[in-house]
Amino acid sequence: MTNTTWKEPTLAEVDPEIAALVAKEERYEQDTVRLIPSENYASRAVLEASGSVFTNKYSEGYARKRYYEGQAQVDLVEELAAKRVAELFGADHANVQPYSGSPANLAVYLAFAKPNETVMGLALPSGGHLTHGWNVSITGMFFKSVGYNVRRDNHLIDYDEVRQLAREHRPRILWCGATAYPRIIDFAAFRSIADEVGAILAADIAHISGLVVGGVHPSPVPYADVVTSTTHKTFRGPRGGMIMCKKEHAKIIDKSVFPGLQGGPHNHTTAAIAVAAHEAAQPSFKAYAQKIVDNAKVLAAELTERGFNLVTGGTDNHLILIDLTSKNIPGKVFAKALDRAGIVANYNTVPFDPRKPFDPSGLRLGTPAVTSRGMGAPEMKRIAAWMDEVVRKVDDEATITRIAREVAEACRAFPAPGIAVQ
Ligand code: DSN
Repeated sequence: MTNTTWKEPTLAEVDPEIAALVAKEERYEQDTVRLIPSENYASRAVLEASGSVFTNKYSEGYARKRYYEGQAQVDLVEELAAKRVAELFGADHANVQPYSGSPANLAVYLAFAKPNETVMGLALPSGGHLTHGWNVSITGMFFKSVGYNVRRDNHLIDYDEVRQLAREHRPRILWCGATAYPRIIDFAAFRSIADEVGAILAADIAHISGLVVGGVHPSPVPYADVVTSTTHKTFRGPRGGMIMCKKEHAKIIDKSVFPGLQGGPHNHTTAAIAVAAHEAAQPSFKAYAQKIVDNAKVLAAELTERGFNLVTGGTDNHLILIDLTSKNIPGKVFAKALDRAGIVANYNTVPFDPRKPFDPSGLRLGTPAVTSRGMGAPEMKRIAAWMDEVVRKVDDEATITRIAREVAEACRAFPAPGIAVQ
């Protein structure tokens, strides 16, 4: 922070309980291998902006059209953030106010569909997101939702099924994008289907936005009417959301975010999104995105060699989905044993999973966070070896404790961004 002469007590003095939990979380994030594909480490610069005085401001409206005075700095921050994001993605327009990915997606519904109209998205069990019309989400309750699936034989998106369902149901909005799909998404194919049935094509790139910026996943921007994303996954920003769209949709998207869905934007988050966009515009970010994918491919190959069955047989992006059926262990049991060993992933359904979402057959992992620490192929090989040992010894606490020690020791060579080295 810029202040050098604080006259106030520190967090530790005011609230030792929370300060201790922050310190413990820092230790945890430093000493563990974090493989949850939707998580990352924000840089110190992003954290500083996110923890800045912009948290104090109310700014309903948009830059230069606010309902509050005192916006001299906030307006510049939001203009910078929106301009940087639009330039980065080559989009006509960017809105950086959505509180996160789900509100960003809701704004798309509000902009383009009326209650009970038909929408289409990848079904949750096939790797889609709740907000792409799944039945327990408001998007599946307030709209007539038709889910498409991956193919049974290879677990790839079934573009023939998408086309056939779209012709049959004529959705207002066609969603593409996923939370548990390890392969490239063919945005051109979705565009042609949307055109055929007159649908708005919405691409949710929350998981892959950093890969898109880095040029290692094709961009949906030339194809989709509207593109949504969170800002904290591969993009490495603060927890937030953003929407990019074509010029003709800018007004309706802005109106849908505010006043349609939200009140005052979280200006501290906007400032941090601007910083993240600045970081993502550096040449080093391209190398980072490439390394995420390289690491995922090495990890996938090493796991396959050890008899793990990967959904689709591997990965093209940052994410790996393991079907543990052949290992005779439920995803949850494995995820919990891994967590005790200092390797953090999440249990997940696999396509056509016979088990329930709260006790599924799969494990989902990804490489954005470990790549942010500078880990590479040798570390991916070690991680696969540790995972192999844990899967064979889930109840052997001595082995798990030994691995946790080895993991923490290995992590020390790769200081986590955003965390002061202790
Ligand atoms: N919850 C995010 C994920 O983990 O993929 C998606 O919103």
